[in-house]
Amino acid sequence: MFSVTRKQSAPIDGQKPGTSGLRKKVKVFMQPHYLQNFVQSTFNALTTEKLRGATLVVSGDGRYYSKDAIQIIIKMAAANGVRRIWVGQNGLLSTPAVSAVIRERVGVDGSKASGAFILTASHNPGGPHEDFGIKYNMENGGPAPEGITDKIYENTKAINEYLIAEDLPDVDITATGVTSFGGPDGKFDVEVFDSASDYVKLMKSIFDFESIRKLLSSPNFSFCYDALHGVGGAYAKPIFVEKLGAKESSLLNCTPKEDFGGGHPDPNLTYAKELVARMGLGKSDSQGEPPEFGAAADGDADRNMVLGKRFFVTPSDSVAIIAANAIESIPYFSSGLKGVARSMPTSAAVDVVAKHLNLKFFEVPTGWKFFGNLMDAGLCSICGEESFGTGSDHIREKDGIWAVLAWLSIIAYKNKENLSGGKLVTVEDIVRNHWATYGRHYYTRYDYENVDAGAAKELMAYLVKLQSSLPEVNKIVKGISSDVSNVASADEFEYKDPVDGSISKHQGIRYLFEDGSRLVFRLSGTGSEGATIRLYIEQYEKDSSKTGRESHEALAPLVDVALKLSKMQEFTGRSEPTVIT
Ligand code: VG1
Ligand code: CO
Repeated sequence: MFSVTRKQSAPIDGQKPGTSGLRKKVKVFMQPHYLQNFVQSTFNALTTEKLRGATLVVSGDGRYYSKDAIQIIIKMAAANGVRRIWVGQNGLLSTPAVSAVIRERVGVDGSKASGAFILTASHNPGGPHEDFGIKYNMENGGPAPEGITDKIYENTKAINEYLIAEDLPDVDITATGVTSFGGPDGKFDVEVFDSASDYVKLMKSIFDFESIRKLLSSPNFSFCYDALHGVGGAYAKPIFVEKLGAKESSLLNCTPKEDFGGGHPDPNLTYAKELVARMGLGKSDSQGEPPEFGAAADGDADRNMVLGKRFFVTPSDSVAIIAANAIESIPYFSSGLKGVARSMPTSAAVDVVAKHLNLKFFEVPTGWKFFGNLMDAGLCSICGEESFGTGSDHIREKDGIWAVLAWLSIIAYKNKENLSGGKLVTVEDIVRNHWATYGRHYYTRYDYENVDAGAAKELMAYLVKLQSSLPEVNKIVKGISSDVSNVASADEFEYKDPVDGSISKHQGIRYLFEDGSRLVFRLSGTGSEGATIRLYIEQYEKDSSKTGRESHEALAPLVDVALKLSKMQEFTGRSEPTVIT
């Protein structure tokens, strides 16, 4: 029988959860009591009634330190009166799979889970010198709301002890099955289960796998998926190869690795180099004809990048196109959409679709937690973020593989007549047709990573102050470029949740132009060092004869205005962003 030890501890600075949990360098997490303090603070935020007897999931993207963290959390859960811990085999579960497991999975003894610790720093690199992360998800399968994360943070500032079953042996998480222990409060079980099967089952219930299978086996079509050595690889093979008949050779980097092969598991044109080259979008030409469709995922497989042959689909367009085509292409949505939503910095492409289709529409702050309330209240079916996040109310996280299956469904539907020989309706055709109908939102994001935190704050404070005088702003803007319209309004985005009335302030500074163009500035909440400034630039073009321009050309005047108006170089000392997406 294991016993419970009360370990003395003391607060450690800086444990405030960001946009998506607590993310720090591995060596920070490995300090004595660091992880333990955060886990105990989370338990305390959940209250004993909710914790005692509960079933909790613990798993993640498999990054370095996950295995140790899982054993620590198991021992702390046992000591805190948790009844069961569920672990994906080898500690692997993608973020969307965790959400699905909380919502759908039934344990071998009929139990259901009420929450999860997800161990991931998502698209941040992994390894001994890189990042680790942890976040807590609730009963609905979604990230803890701000009410809970604020409580967790308060607890980390006051903690003086944590509970741990030090004498509980490490559990073998490499093999599926249940290990039972006896403790002071009775039985404690650890159930290790297959990482993919619940998620695969859910995907099968949403999409028409038969039509996607036909598309993937058509001589007219070719496919490629890059998991960037993240946990997406654990799902890609069972879904794309085993269920849908894709060739194994169409999977790139699909073996999950603790350090993501030394790369940056971020699915964008900068970091998904191999896929980008294969799709004919690289600097040097790829060998042979690129595939018709390519996609990549981030470390925890909640993000996605969708590419056509020599063609990039912006994430903001992707969610709009999925929303516009979901009802006819995806069985799960055949009876209609409840509504659509996007995060504030995401382009307004989906807004236009909502208007055309007469759908409810919501604009929420950055971070997936804000979509969950809308979905729980039956107000939203499909949502997305400009940061390569797309998803629906099938779970309460963004879902990279879901997005790929949604695109494959749309392509299959548009090509149902010509799979055996006619001319394929390509990804590029689908996007260009969308622009012809709805107009195009030219869009780009500039990230300035690891900027001095003080300088970043000053830049934001400057922009807040500037926006209080529109005539002044317009004078400056006109002095920079005569090619942009007037700024009609500017504000700091604030959100009142329509379901629970909670208010989130300081969610980014917006400059809204008369012609619908927007500049948005925000500070990232997911970095682990310094500050990251994000600048989002958007311009709407309704005239279908003008939707075919190169994005960087179309946006050049606005970019110029954004950089000069914000005095970006003056404040940050940077003449170039770190990454452009
Ligand atoms: C970033 C993105 C945001 C996303 C968040 C978590 O946050 O901008 O859209 O929801 O990452 O995604 P921030 O605060 O750094 O801008 V993930 O895949 O990192 O969990
Ligand atoms: Co992620």
